[in-house]
Amino acid sequence: MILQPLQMSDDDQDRDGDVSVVTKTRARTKRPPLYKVLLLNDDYTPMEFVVHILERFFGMTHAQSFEIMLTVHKKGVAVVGVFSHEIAETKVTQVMDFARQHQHPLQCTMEKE
Ligand code: TYC
Repeated sequence: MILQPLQMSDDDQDRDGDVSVVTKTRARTKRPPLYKVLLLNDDYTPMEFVVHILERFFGMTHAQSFEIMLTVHKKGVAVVGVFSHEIAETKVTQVMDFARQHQHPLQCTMEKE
C-alpha cells in the first residue's frame, strides 16, 4: 500500500493554527511472482520416459519434448516451464510421483524466477 500525502493549501490551517494532513491510500495491484520448473539430468532415467513426462505434464509436442530432454541430458538441467507458485508446485509433485512410481531417480525442482 502506498500512502500519498495530498497537497495542502493555506485553508488547511484552522483558527488555532493547527495543520491537518490528508492522506489517501491507493491499492496497488502487484503481479504474483513466477517460478521456473527445472528438470535435472541423471544417468539412469530412460530418455523415452523423460520425453513422455514432458508430453504428459507440460503439454509439449513429441519433437519439443525430445529437444528439451536432450538439452537436460547434455547440459544437466533445463527450464521446462514458468508458472504461478501453486501450478509449479503441482507440476513438480506430478513429475516426482510419476518418476517414483516407475522407480526412476528423475529430479524436478522449482525456483523463483
Ligand atoms: N541421462 C539420461 C540417459 O542417458 C537421460 C535423461 C535426460 C535423464 C533428462 C534425466 O532429466 C533427464 N538415459
